Amino acid sequence: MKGIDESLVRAKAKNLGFDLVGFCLPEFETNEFENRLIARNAENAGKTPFVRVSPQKRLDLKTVMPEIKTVIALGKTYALYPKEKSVSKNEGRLAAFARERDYHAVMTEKMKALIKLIKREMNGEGSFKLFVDNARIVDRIIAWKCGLGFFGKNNMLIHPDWGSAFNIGVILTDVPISFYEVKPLSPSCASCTRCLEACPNGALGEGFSLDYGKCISHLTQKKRVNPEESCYFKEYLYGCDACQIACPYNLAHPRVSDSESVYSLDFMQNLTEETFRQIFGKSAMAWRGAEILKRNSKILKKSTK
Ligand code: B12
Ligand code: SF4
Ligand code: SF4
Repeated sequence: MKGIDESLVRAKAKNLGFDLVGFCLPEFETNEFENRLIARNAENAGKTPFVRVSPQKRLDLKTVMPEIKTVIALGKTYALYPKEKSVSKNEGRLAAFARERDYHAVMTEKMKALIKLIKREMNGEGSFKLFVDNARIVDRIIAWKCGLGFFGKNNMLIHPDWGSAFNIGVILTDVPISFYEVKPLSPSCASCTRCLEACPNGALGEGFSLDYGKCISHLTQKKRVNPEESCYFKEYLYGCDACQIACPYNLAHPRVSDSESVYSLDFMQNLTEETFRQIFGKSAMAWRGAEILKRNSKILKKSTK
């Protein structure tokens, strides 16, 4: 099979609206990554939310696509900062990803379009698999290898210019793409600890540690929460961006969202499935249905914030 050059893929990806594009070979230094994944799981009773396979399997891209030759990582930024700032006692806040159009759908559409364009260049040849936050693969490790950013103390992959408010999409392909291999970026937080201080529950620690049991993003999306966990919700109805909003790297392109981020708890508690579909049917929390927002508003009503 003939190959193509990275410049062609980059140009087409940028035209489609991707802000970040990078490439890497599918071979990883699995020992280092495996140890990091194992260490994280060990801090959290052996589990990563939403992920059910072993670290070894997560890192071996050949188990996902045996014929793989090149990995393409893509980043698409979103508006991080909410229009409204303060939340009163009878209100709750949605994270950026919950109020915008579902990033899985946005990224998938664009990645499919990119694949179509690459296939055209290849006269129909080549096989492709695309992923966005929906598979065992570790999106941030792949994107890091492709040069899309460095690991921040808030766990986010941060691009030095674009910040961390971007979603990651991954395309695996058997097309040999020739590209200049970048050196993955080293941690660049230096002595900053703003995210650690901004986390409402002190869930983050030095050394990239995160206590999932205190992370609002995890708890507000979780199916069942126990009374102890419900004490950690603070002002959040779904998701949490506090550790990103605090990060100075996000101030270079501070995009403010046009959509509502603060909602009355009474309104949320009385949501019908129909109203939920009308308002949030296209968002990334649509798959959860109205019940989770009703439950979370009930928890916020009881809490003192
Ligand atoms: C499970 C999961 C969660 C869980 C756990 C998050 C976590 N920090 O692990 C919960 C529900 C809490 C969550 C929350 C959020 N998530 Co999430 N989540 C995932 C998912 C499905 C797997 C992540 C995972 O495997 N975690 C386990 C840990 C060990 O892996 P890791 O954090 O990716 O990487 C760490 C280590 O591997 C290590 N590391 C690895 N290699 C190296 C190399 C070097 C040199 C260094 C120093 C460190 C290092 O450092 C990293 C930080 O600890 C991914 C999608 C995917 N399939 O990968 C999305 C993903 C990570 N989530 C994403 C987002 C946007 C969010 C939220 C911002 C959503 C929100 N607003 O509420 C929050 C952010 C919370 C936070 N501070 O991390 C994006 C991140 C994009 C980015 N720019 O980083 C992803 C990639 C989805 C996507 N495709 O866009 N998420
Ligand atoms: S998402 Fe919220 S709760 Fe989770 S680590 Fe970041 S600031 Fe803390
Ligand atoms: S707030 Fe500071 S410590 Fe946290 S990720 Fe951003 S630069 Fe790193």
